[in-house]
Amino acid sequence: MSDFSKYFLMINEDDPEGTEKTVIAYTLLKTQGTDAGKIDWDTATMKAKIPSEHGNLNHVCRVYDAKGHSIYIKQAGLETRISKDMTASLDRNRQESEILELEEKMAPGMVPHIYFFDTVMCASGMEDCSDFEVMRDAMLEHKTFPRFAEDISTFMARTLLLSSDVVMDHKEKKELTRRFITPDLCDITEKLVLMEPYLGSSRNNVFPPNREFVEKELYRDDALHLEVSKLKFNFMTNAQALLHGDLHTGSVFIKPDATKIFDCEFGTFAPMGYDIGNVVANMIFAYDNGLSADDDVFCSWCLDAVEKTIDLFISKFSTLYDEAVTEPMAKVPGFKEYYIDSILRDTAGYAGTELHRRTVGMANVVDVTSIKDERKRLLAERINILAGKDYILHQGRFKTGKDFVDAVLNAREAAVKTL
Ligand code: SR1
Ligand code: MG
Repeated sequence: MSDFSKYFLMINEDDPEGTEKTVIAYTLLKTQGTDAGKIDWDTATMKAKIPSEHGNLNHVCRVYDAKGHSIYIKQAGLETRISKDMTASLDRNRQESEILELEEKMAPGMVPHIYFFDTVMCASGMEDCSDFEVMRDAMLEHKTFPRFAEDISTFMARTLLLSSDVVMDHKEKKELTRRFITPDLCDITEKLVLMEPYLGSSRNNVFPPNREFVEKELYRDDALHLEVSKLKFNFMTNAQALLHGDLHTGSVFIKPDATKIFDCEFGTFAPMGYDIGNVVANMIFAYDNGLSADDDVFCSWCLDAVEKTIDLFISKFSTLYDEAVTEPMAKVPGFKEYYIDSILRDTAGYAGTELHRRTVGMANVVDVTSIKDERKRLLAERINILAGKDYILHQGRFKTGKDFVDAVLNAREAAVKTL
């Protein structure tokens, strides 16, 4: 058995028994002397199981015993799970762990607690949230979560504003900017989200019956390409705040009375609207799925959540701004309004790019791909494409939650006519 002094991939889906032995030994070793060390493991009943559902990049294993103790071990592999040809720096585990620690301070109770992280094995021990559901999975069953808009708006207003130059000491922020930049993860976003859906990359996953529509609407629209190129350069150069960086509904643990945000390895300093736009777009994917099942209650809830998320974000951000602002020039009358306006513009733009990349790019979403009926799937995809274009081409028009929702309703009306 290894002493874990040299990196190897210890979580191997093809060898659950070997993984179990190794991960239990690792957990016992690493949880000594940490918060988790206070857990008095019942070693005779300890188990380590790989959950059936996984993300695109990493390996996870739940360790637990018969006395109710548990922890999640997450490890970065050299190859990504989505594609063996795609690699991402092993340092992403440290980056994610450190960001979660910071976010826990900025938005207490809203992220899983990190017990330890280990830069040799590129692994971390994280609070077990298996009493929560992954929000995307729950929404595939059309479950609704009345607290979501309240919680996600709090999380975004706090983490984004408190890590920006409006509030954070500028030298400290620049230090953090250096610490939270993983070039190959930024590269994934820059290519997968902000380029390939528009240039017809061979890595795109286009639903064949929608190919012609995609080519016309996304690959051959020069005005759209120009706006996306501006969004790409904004993402690469505007280190506005520490983002989660991949804030989709698969990065949210949820239950009726609580929400926790996880999986922030793509976190970096970039425009705030990237996170907010991701939330908007992913609620639209859930709406698409509800539409395919004619579930009006679920669909209304999804759109209501979009509207409330935007409106609550604006009011919470504005209140917190007045309380927490430290930068003298950010107190100049009119600056706050200008700043919020620019965040909303970016939100619209990046909601658009997320809508497009998850519909035609490499990493699709199951909310849409699981729609079996061809016509209904086409409707869903075309809503995403048209609403996304409206967001990107008219970024300055989206000032309230209702504006964001109206774009979806208009896109639905227009998409129906194309079928
Ligand atoms: C290669 S990773 C593909 C996507 O999965 C992650 O969750 C990010 O969204 C990334 O773009
Ligand atoms: Mg992820």
